[in-house]
Amino acid sequence: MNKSKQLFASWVLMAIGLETAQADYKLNLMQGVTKVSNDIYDLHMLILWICVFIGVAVFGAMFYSIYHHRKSRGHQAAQFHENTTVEIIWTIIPTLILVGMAIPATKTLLELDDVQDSDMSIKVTGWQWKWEYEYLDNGIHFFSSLDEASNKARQVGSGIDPRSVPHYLLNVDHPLVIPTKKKIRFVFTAADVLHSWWVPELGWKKDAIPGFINEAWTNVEKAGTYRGQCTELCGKDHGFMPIVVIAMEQPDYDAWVKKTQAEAKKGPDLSDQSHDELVSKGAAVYSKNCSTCHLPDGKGVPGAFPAITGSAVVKGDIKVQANLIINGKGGMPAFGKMLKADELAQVISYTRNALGNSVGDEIQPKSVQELLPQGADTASKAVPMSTSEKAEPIVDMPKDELVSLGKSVYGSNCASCHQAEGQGMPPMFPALTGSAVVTGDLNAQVGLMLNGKGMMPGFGHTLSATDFAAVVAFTRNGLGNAVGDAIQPSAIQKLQAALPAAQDDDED
Ligand code: HEC
Ligand code: HEC
Ligand SMILES: [Cu+2]
Repeated sequence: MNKSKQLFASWVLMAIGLETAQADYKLNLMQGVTKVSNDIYDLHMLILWICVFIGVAVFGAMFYSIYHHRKSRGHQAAQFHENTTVEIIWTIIPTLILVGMAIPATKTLLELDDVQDSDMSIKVTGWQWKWEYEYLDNGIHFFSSLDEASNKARQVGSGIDPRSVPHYLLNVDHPLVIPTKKKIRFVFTAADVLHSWWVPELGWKKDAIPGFINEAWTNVEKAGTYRGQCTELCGKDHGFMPIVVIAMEQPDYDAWVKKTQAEAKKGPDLSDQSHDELVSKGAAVYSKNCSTCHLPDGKGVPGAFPAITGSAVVKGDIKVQANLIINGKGGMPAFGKMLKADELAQVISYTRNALGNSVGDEIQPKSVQELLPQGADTASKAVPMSTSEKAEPIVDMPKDELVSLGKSVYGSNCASCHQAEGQGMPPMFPALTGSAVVTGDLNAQVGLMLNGKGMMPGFGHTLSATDFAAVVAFTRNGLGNAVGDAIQPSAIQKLQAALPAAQDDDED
């Protein structure tokens, strides 16, 4: 066999291999599992058949004329210019066809965009390279990244055959769980670069753009697992941020919500761990969260991601390193929000005593917890605190102290919607900088924040009187506002006592 034949044979074998890997390769669009995805499919088929009909008619007439009126039969071409009747006909017929296609297309587009009257909302944030899901109605909040098995197999030289990994690159650690037969509204944004959320079976994809909100909705009929992926080139690991949606019947979904909320309530394990335990557990946290940028061996990517091996930060003060990992810096994401105190303690201890470093110290979960922005780790949103449980006496304090305390309360309770600098994400989340409400009557702002309004949650039951007063003071005297007034915790406490009892957050 000569060289080119060999090459050809290997190409054929590759093609066959590809064919078996994609066993359910299909030619047409998929019909999907929602009414909208079916409508899109029907629209596509309708337009396709109209195009087929036009194609057959036009080419049929053309080929018929070419054949039957050919020169050898002695046909003469007609010699006329400007025929008004013909011109009117060939304008009107295509116009009618286009209008006929625009009517069903517009109906489907309007349906696709109609997010009104939804039963629940989920905020989706794209990160390099994972998805963050926040259930706005019940406070459930988690990150969803590529599953361990795919992540191991995808490493260069892993020696693992990707075909042996179930749902290779289409599986995640924490899937998005939704109830069936409920209208679910999604709001999309991104924390770093452009991403795009796409699950083919739902019928649409939506861009996730930093500082901008997009909306979409779905209503899944049938329980099942639906897979997709990010479809916007979003950096080196763009190909490794899949999406998995599990649609469950309502009772199963309710059970999942209860279980997930109970887990969130438990919070991190703050008990002390031995040096070796911290370091060995940190390896897994590192491989899952850090190795994509700093590489599995800690060598980093010069120019983009610094090496962990021999890093001055890692060899320096442990608190400084912990703060960097908790709060992020430039392209380094803030992990204070993504990892629990125990995981943070493990990964910090790991970087200092592995990957070619041997500093010899460690940090305990308790010390990390103290460095975390207040409440961020214990998912305060999922654990409404009833004011009657509070034993501490309420102490009033000077305005400046309230403002500085309010900054961290704001960071963990408000910034996800109104943004860190208070610029908001109009039109969905209003800016607080220069807001008429914030620069207006103090009591009106307090009322709005106690009870909520539309998508704005009520904070009357979820913040302590002190935190509440602090965040009010911060919005009015920080974030570019300078109203100059403040309300004291004791006054908030009276207002909270007068609120109706906390409602159960469950879906009814
Ligand atoms: C999305 C990519 C990305 C991920 C994921 C990431 N980092 Fe980083 N990291 C960076 C970048 C970029 C910097 C440089 C930040 C700067 O100085 O501007 C950095 C800096 C650091 C530094 C300081 C290094 C030095 O010498 O300046 C440490 C330590 C560090 N990261 C640890 C971690 C740990 C631990 C994790 C996992 C929990 C992690 N990083 C995950 C991108 C990343
Ligand atoms: C889940 C997203 C979300 C969170 C979290 C949130 N807000 Fe809001 N907020 C909104 C929305 C949406 C509105 C607009 C409500 C409306 O007018 O219908 C709003 C309105 C406001 C307004 C009135 C602004 C204006 O000009 O109309 C203030 C003040 C405010 N929020 C303060 C806060 C504070 C302080 C916190 C944290 C304790 C917070 N919000 C947390 C979504 C949120
Ligand atoms: Cu992406």
